Amino acid sequence: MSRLLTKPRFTGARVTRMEDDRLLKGQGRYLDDITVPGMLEIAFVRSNRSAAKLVEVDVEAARNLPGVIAVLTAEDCPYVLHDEKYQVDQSVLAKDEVRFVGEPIVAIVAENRYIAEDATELVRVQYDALPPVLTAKDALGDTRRVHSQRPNVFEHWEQVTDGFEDAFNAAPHRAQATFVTHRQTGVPMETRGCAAMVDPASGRLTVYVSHQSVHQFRTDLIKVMNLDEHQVRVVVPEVGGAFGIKAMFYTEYIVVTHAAKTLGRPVKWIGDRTESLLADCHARDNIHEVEVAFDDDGVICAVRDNVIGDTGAYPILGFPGAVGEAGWATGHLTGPYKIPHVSITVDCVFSNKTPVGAYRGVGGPVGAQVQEGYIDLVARKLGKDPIEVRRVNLIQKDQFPFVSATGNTYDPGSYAESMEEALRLIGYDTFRDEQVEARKQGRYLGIGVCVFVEPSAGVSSEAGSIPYEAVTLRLEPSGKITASTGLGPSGQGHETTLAQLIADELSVDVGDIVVLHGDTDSAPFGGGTGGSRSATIGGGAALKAAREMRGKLAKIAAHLLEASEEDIEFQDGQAHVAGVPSRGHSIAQLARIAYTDVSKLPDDMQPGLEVVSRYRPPMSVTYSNGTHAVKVEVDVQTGLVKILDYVAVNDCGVLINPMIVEGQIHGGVAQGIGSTFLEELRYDDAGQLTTTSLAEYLLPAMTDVPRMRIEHLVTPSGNDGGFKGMGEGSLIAGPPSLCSAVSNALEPFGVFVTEIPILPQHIIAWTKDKVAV
Ligand code: MCN
Ligand code: SMO
Repeated sequence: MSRLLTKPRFTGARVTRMEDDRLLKGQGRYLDDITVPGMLEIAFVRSNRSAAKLVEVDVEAARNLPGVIAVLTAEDCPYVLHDEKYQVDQSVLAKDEVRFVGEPIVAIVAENRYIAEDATELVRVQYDALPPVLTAKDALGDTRRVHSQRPNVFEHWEQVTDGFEDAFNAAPHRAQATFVTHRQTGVPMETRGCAAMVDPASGRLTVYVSHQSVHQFRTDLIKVMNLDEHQVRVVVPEVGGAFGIKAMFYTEYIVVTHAAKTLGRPVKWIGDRTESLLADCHARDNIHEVEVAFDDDGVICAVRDNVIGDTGAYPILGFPGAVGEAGWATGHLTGPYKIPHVSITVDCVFSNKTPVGAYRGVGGPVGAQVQEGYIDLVARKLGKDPIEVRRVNLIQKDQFPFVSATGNTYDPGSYAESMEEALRLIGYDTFRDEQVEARKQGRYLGIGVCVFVEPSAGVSSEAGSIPYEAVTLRLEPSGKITASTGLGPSGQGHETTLAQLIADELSVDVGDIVVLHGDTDSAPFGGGTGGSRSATIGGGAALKAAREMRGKLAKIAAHLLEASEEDIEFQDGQAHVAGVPSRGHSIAQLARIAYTDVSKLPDDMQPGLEVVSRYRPPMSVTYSNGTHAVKVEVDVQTGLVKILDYVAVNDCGVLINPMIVEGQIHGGVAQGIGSTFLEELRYDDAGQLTTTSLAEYLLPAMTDVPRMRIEHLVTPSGNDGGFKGMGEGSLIAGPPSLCSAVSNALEPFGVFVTEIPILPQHIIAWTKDKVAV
């Protein structure tokens, strides 16, 4: 193998994001920017009942409205999303029965969206209402069923460690709490949408979609519609946020594609904000009944967790959300703590609400809220400092690899170290005195901590169970580089981070590289973005491709210079003979030869310089970790919580770009603040979603998000490059640390937080007419 003399210039550096130039200037091309002549638009008539039989759907008047090209019902678009595992069918347009408010019933295809919207009002749907299943209690009772042929509990599992009962019963102390995270969802700035068109010449279908994985999307689409890959091109333009909800497959995509195929005209649909809140997957919505057993020092011997996860009306194709939420939450029930025994039961149920799917962190935020919640509970029961209880339970450095009671093998991390560092940064030593002083003045300060583990780059994340990622690299005749990947960035900056890795492996400048993505015609097959896999698996593929390319260049250089390949060194974009920098060729010269002066190539080499490399990481998952620590002040008069200081210590192994990693943390913490204090998808007693605009579903604004201080620790993973994923960890750690801080602040009132979001009216109700002690 050739050698690389140039030290890595870009990996680990704060390289400015290459994509930002166009994004910040408003030059990004998103789904709704795609218009072609003759394009039609779709508006959907959606169910306004949570559970009902469809008696009649009268579309005559809508069909007759000038400008309406077609009106589609289940009869006209008879596709079904069939869940093999749970044997549930979801008709892409509701047939016979509706199961949640927002479920599409009719699609109007019209010359433009205005006409299509007008026509929706002419459709008359006659419902025969059924009693909806809306709560866990409703669902478990099973007297009313969401799917008449299936029990509401569609998934059940148990996990009990040997010796659990003995350990649990032998412990001197026990405590119990029920933790609830209400319905929330990822709210990307750009809503979901899709546009489809058939090329009249070739007959190939092109589908544009705002999604996290071009290949996963095509796989799902062709399966449902019985099409062939080579006849379908999927293009993902710029994506304005995705957060897991855009990793899912939705019925609207089939309707749009079907309309384009049957009408022979381009068709587009883009959701408005109300549709987005109604029909993008929801998340969380689960109940954890927890019991914890511990000794006098706060050492936890055993945890019991009985979970009910609400997945809404249908299992989302390939990703029934309740299973994912409960799976991650219970799979990591012990978090970073060395608790030897667990007993877990999980029931996932259907309800007449929007289907639940992936949202950043999936069950991670809930699991961490449970985990930090029971730690704080132990501290509260024993009258100990919550930090002390964390200290005695944390997995220590010399215990890695550590097999958790739930059966996960944690690769080395910096759990205890990250907590100590976060405490140092936030000034924990002096805080308790400050807190006492403040309380004397009627001010309620609190500190909260979450020590988190983030399973990342799992080879069967929800982006699909594709355990590898691929990068295609083309060294162009000019010596510049075009790379293509199947990853699906939606703001994570992969064009920059992959270029950083490739640049260093070839000793060239990042500016010489362009990274393409989002087109099945050019992107190599891969899993896409989700489960924080891109840096680790996609990055591994980029390293591998660049090394293969370097091997080809070394071979050409060795041939030209009459040296052996082992003696070729790369430095500053040059390949030369070891120790003789004057005897060499620039990469651009080698590229020119490879394409246009091919008689100079070794006999056994083909012209051109292209490689495609697939990286399948040796580790099935790698755990990043860290600690968030936050200081808050709770105003018991207004019920408002002010964040006084926020510290995040993060360990995601080797960093490709610390600035991007910090950006990920900023965004995750912002979502964590929303999740803890603002965001809730509320249903009324009839199953109507009452939070259908951003005036009711409240998102954090800039003024809600404090400046935060971030520090990095580096415990490399065993994968190539040593990277660990980190895209979800900050949303996992945000809510638990904020809950913990509010609990701590309101301890004088006997308040212990078990439910999020924490709203001002809750704080007022918890503290009103109570005397702080
Ligand atoms: N990175 C790095 N060094 C590391 C690890 C990561 O420089 N050791 C960089 C990566 O190169 C990448 C970013 O940090 O640019 C996040 O990397 P990674 O943890 O691999 O996660 P993914 O890129 O696979 O992103 C997915 C993750 C998930 S699952 C959700 S959900 C989420 C998230 O990213 N959705 C987001 N962050 C988001 N950020 C934006 N802006 N928009 C979304 O939709
Ligand atoms: S929820 Mo992220 O796409 O794994």
